[in-house]
Amino acid sequence: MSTQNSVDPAVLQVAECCDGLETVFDRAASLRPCPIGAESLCCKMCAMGPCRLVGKVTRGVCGATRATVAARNFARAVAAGAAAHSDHGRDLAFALLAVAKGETQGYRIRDVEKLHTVAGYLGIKTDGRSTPEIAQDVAGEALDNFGRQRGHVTYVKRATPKRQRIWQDLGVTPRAVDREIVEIMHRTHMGVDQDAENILKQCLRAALGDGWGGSMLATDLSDILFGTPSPLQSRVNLGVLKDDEVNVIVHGHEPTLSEMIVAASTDPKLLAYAKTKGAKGINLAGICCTANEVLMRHGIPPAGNFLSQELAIGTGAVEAMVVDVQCIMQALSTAAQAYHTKLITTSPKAKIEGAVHMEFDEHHAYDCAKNIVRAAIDNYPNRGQTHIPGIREELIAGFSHEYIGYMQGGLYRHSFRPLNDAVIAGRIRGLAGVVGCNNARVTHDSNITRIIAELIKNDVLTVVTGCAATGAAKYGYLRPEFMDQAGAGLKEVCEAIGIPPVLHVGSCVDNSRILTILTQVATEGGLGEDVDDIPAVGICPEYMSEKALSIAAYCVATGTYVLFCAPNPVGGSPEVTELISKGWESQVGGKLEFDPDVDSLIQKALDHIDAKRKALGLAEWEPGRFGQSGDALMEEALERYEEEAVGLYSVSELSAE
Ligand code: BF8
Repeated sequence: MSTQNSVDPAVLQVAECCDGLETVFDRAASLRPCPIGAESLCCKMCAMGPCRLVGKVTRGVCGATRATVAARNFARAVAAGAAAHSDHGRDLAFALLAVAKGETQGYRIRDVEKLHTVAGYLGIKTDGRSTPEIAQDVAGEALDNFGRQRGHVTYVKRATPKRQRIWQDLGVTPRAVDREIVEIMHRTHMGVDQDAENILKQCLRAALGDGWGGSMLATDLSDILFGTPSPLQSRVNLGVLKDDEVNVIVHGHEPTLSEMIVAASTDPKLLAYAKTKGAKGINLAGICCTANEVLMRHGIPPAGNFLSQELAIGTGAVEAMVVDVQCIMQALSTAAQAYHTKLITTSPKAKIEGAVHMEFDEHHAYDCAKNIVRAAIDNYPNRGQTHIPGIREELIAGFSHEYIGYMQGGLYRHSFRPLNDAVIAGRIRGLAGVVGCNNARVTHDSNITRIIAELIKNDVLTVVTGCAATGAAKYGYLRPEFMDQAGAGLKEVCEAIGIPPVLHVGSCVDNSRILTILTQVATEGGLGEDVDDIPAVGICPEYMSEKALSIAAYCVATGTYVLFCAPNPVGGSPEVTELISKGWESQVGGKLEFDPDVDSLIQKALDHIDAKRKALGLAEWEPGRFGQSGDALMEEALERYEEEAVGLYSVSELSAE
């Protein structure tokens, strides 16, 4: 492994110490991606194939064109991504229902105010009703959103009126979350939909069911059950592991289990038990989006992002890696066997050969979590030599959309007015969401850090989620001091509000918070009528997962320009490439483009922001225009004043005082 693989010094250090551990970086080096699949030119939808549409072959055995094949492959990826997010949302609805009925152990409704807000969105009466009664109805209505046969996903009415009309006129208003995913699977079966544009239209519909349905419900229900995030401090990277404590890593996505493990890790009886095994305590850390869930609400430190998962085991210091669903590499099992780590699977949906399966059941949630933590403690005496790198960074996280509103006016006057005014004045050039994964084909964290640094320097206020957020955090980008790297205008705004220029808004399902933020910005006034008027972009710097494609499609359908710093996965079809870019732009105002050249991608993002500013009639962004106020200038002025004041007295007078 070399510096070509990662810019994370902690990952490089651990890789050097555990030479014998085969990692994702090694496998990526020895396994070239299939060039046919990479461009969506392989069709394996029926047993007459698989057909490889390369060279002079432009049609499959059934006659399917390259455009049809590319659109089908893309659509199935969106369906898988939407299904993953939305199934997560469904499980939270079942969890809320069980909590409301008093059938669970250890949970309670932590944000009653949010329960009432969500009940309002879902049309559920709250007056004179108890919290469990409201929660039961909220959970019931949430569940209906997945499988209803008539009507639409309820949350579409949270979009701007103009956006709702666009969806209705185009016929992409999602009916029910599951239905749109099923329809993609049907339409892409052999011999059904053979019009690329029509297939791609269904992608928008299914993705909207994810963004404005499954994911948005997942975010809201998590907030109700576990609390709506507000800013808190923590640390990040492999250096958060501890040499003298039992280290438990939670990895995956669903907060139901990890919330209970947070509680179990502070259980006095378990802490005492850990001491009997020679450990000073129990140290909990996270990987991937589970890390983001417990970071946002409890300040539990992330040990790393997607590409750090095997290296965490390579430290030799992890007693248990507890996984649920999504983004968990099968190779963890081999890595765990090479060390003393217990890999514990917990979801009936996701078992891994070689792992210990300790199934999680929310009806006995706390007992399950305690059993898992106890197993980790029992494993502590088996620990051998450790290589924990002394590398960690401070961070601030916890910027829910509610808090972003609150920080712009307090409890009673919260709004998006100051943000909109700053964009209008040109202090903030525009807004960006930098989201998504790591990918072993890209130097780990390099695109994430490069893109965010450039955006900030150019006065673009940036929100981050998922592994991009963890990537940013590892290099100090989530510290308020990072505002020193920002352009003068953005820095003034950050100082005035007291925020870092990069705001961590949560896990991947919490990209739904970005939809809410953009809608609130559009509704606040001054930046057009709808999301596609706002000078904003969405960027996925190191795309890996199908979920990222679903996120991209729902952001596009909501009116955002989305750029992936990656090779075009539908590059085999110029027609499909055009349809998801200019084609979608003409239909919904947003577009999706792939550009593996990071410099060119940054330029496209800034050009788009400037074009939107121009269309709104806003002043052209000028880099040196602001910066005539701010803390640094005030400090300089005070220093000057003190020096001059000293000059008014003699030294003897001053020392006599
Ligand atoms: O859902 S960012 S690698 S962990 S897919 Fe996976 Fe990508 Fe990370 Fe979270 Ni999102």
